[in-house]
Amino acid sequence: MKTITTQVAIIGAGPSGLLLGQLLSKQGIDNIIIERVSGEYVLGRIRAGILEQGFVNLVREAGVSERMDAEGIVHDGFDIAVDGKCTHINLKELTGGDTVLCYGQVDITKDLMAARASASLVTYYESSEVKLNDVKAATPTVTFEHLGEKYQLSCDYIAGCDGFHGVSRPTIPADVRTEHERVYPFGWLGLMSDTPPVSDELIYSKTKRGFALASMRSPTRSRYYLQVPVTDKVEDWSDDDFWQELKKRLPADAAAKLVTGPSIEKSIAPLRSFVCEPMQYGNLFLVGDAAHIVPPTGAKGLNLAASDVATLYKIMTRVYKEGDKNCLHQYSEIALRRVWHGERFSWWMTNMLHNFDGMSDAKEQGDTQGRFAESEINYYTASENGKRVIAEQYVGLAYEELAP
Ligand code: FAS
Ligand code: PHB
Repeated sequence: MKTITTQVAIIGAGPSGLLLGQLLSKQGIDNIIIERVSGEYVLGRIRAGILEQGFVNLVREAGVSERMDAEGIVHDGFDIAVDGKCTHINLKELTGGDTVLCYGQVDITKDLMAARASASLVTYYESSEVKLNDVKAATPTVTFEHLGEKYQLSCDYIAGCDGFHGVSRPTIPADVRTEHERVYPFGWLGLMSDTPPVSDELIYSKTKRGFALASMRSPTRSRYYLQVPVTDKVEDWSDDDFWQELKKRLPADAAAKLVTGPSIEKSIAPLRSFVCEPMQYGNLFLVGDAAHIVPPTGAKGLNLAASDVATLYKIMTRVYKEGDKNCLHQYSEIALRRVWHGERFSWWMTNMLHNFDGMSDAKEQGDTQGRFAESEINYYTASENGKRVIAEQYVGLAYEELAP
């Protein structure tokens, strides 16, 4: 067994782990990342596309924003279409100047990986048998195997950035954890294509056939989603089937501009709302998808991971730079306050924009759910105050500071 030490052990080299590692290193706080798969595999996961201003600021603070600032596309707003009728949500006007940045999670992850490698910071990719031990002790350890060698990593703190299926959350005893969950009766079939987007900004489209989202990664790369039954398999959908259905769910002028082409990625993501409370236990801190999951309708998943990182980064900086450990207990409370706002907004947008017709809930309640959702989306897109409520949450609520 090879014994190694660091100050902060980070489990997972997704955006949470990499961003936290980069920020800690800027403060001279030593950290090691342990990742289950290869870097190439991490980069093969096509996920988020919209960054809140808070996330953008954090990446700039981490000193990894050059490509993001050069290639990211600032979006001043987005469209909500209901049965083909579009309402523009002017984020900039409704929030007094805030916008969002369209820049893919894969790109952010690539930039963070490159920065970590060029700073010769330590990442153990393709590690197995990862186990967190004695997380309530002053010196917890992480044991793992890498390239056939067994390791024991001693540290002061562990950041569990290992996503929904990681080992960190289950390390918190079941009788300590409270898990809140809502699983939706449909999924998102996502397709990426090297074709020009149908619009300069995003279109969230609610139709009687189901929900669709037109997004993008660049002026030449589009990202589209269709609401599909949770029982669908990606092999049930040819590219042509996808394009035909998308055309039927986009507003007519957007559908007329649709340029189709071969998919470079196609997958189905299940939709769930999930929160684990608390987000810390002893010297273990859960970050990002390890602690919470949102349906992607509000573009909050990656952005909530960023606000977790911001809070833990502030705490670790105060602990190591000022020797003040009294702030450690603040993490879970601060992180969860913003997580629940993101969870509620994502749940609300999902209920408003998706078609529940024929879903188990709708059958029991008749189509009451559908009528409530119709009234809600019609109200919120008709009134300036209603649009402001959507805009404020979409650009992202302010990050909370630590108590003194
Ligand atoms: P991640 O899951 O990204 O990273 C966790 C890392 O930990 C992974 O690299 C994993 O390999 C590693 N790991 C797991 N177990 C481990 C172990 N035992 N030991 C070591 N490492 C381990 N968000 C949006 O905002 N918009 C979207 O459109 C969107 N689409 C999504 C589609 C899918 C299919 C999924 C799953 C998520 C989507 N999300 C979206 C949310 C997504 O972007 C997450 O919020 C984001 O990946 C969170 O990043 P991390 O917390 O780093 O978790
Ligand atoms: C994306 O571009 O992948 C994306 C954008 C906004 C969302 C969800 C996904 O709400």
